[in-house]
Amino acid sequence: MSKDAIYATPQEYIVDFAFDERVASVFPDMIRRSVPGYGDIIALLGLFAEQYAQPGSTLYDLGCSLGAATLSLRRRIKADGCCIIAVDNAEAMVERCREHIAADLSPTPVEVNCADIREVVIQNASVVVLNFTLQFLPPHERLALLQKIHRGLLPGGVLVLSEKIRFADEQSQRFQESMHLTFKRANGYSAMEVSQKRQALENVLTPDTIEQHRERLSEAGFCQIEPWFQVFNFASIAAFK
Ligand code: GEK
Repeated sequence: MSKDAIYATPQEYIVDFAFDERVASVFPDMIRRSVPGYGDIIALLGLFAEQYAQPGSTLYDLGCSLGAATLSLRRRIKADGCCIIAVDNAEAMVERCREHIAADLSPTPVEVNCADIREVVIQNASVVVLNFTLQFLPPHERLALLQKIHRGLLPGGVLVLSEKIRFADEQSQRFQESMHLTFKRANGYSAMEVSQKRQALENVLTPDTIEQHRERLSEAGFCQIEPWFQVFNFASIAAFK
């Protein structure tokens, strides 16, 4: 696995973070060292496929990057006749994702599309995964996406939404952020790397609070909202139709 050293040298100008070739080539290392609980969430997503994939339905992985969530779903689907649609709008990610899927021998068919998730049609869905993707959409466009997902889900279907979260309470925000910083430092990122990356993400990744997520999911029509995972300022919520 190639090591992420994108922000290891001082940069004269910090440009906004983008999912380009450079990021795609170090992505597995970057996300594991930056997102506490990422590996566990990926593994546990498979259980949602096992439990909630309905026969003949479609599972969606929106913002699939290199396909880690898709592979986890694919390996644990028990229902017959399912297929998976994985979508990402970064060409560099999609190219590598296709290679990873091709190298995996599980039988469920997977279609990998290079597209914007705001443009994708969702239908006949039993499981939809947004694993650390919604946070990259402009906040005012998030509700429409969740409404579209809700419309495309079958009764009993589930959306699994993982996000970096923020805390309305200042003391909580300080605590959770400082633990996240400690996590990244413990994983070998220097203070300079952390600070340059933070600047690069500032205009690109806008976290919501868990309460905002709850309200938006409920406004989109989801009837049961279950936070099921949290480490520091990273959380995952299951929302049922
Ligand atoms: C994983 N889910 O490994 N349309 C399509 N893709 C998008 C859009 C959009 N509008 N906006 C962002 N992306 C993955 C990790 S990474 C999370 C997801 C992170 C894509 C973007 O290209 C990138 O690949 C992904 O969403 C976010 O489980 O890097 O923190």
